[in-house]
Amino acid sequence: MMFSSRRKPVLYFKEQRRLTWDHCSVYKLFGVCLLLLLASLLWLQLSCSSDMAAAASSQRDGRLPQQPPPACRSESSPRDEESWGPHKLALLVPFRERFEELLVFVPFMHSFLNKKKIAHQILIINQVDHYRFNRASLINVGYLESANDTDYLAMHDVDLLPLNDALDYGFPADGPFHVASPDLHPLYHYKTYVGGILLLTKKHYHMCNGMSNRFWGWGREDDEFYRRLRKAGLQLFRPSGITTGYKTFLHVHDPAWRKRDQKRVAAQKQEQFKVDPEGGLSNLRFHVESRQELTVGGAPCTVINTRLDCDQDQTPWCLL
Ligand SMILES: [Mn+2]
Repeated sequence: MMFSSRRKPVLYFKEQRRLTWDHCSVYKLFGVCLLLLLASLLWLQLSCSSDMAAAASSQRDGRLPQQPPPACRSESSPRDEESWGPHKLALLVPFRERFEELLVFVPFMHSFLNKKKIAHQILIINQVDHYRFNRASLINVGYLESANDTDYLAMHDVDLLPLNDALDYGFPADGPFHVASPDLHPLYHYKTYVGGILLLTKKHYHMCNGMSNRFWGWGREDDEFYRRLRKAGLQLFRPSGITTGYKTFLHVHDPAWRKRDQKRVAAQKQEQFKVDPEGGLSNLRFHVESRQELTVGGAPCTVINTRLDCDQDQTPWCLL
């Protein structure tokens, strides 16, 4: 008895001490967590603003920023800032069934253009009819469906990502600006190539009557558009002083996909090496099935679900 009664208080005391120590550590832990949270918030804020400053200064120097785009706040600076300029870009993406590429493209381009202080609207023109893919008609639809406050457009392939921040996406006042120039595009190197990424003022696009609607399936619609540019008397501009060569873009291109869009029949070949003198915005036939405002990886875009109309007497190859 003596033994146990002498021992008990000690045990009790020990337990109590442990109890108070536990209490203490819970409060300490909470305090430390709070401090860590505050510190990380502060760090995020500081690193974001310094990243932006670094990107801006290296752009002024003409150097390539080494860092990837800052992953912080996608809605960086508000576009009311005067430094963003008076112009707004309609980024037109002709699209069908390339969901995995879209998931990368939209947040990438949103952050790329914000970094360059280019006000923009991203429009995904999604072809939902059962005809073959018609890139040119979808771009025509994008031009007509883009917001009134946009004054220039980019026809932009979804599989081509600009990796060099020095590339100009600004308002092409003097004439069309071919961002994906043959000197920089990883795949197409002929002199008259204007595909991939081309910037135009809406006024110049209208002067060309848009693009031809006769091109169903892949290819050649951009070559026909080159002739329209020439016919409209527009001078074509391309990037200069870009030192990254064929590594300027990431091209996610897999020709094994969509065999149907690569087929060419004789009649189509004949038509598609010619100029289409009348067609364009003036004879475009389409129906917008629905519009969806989406946020992809924190970046806003508008999906325009488009049903194109094919005149099968005129262009029977839309149904191959
Ligand atoms: Mn491609």
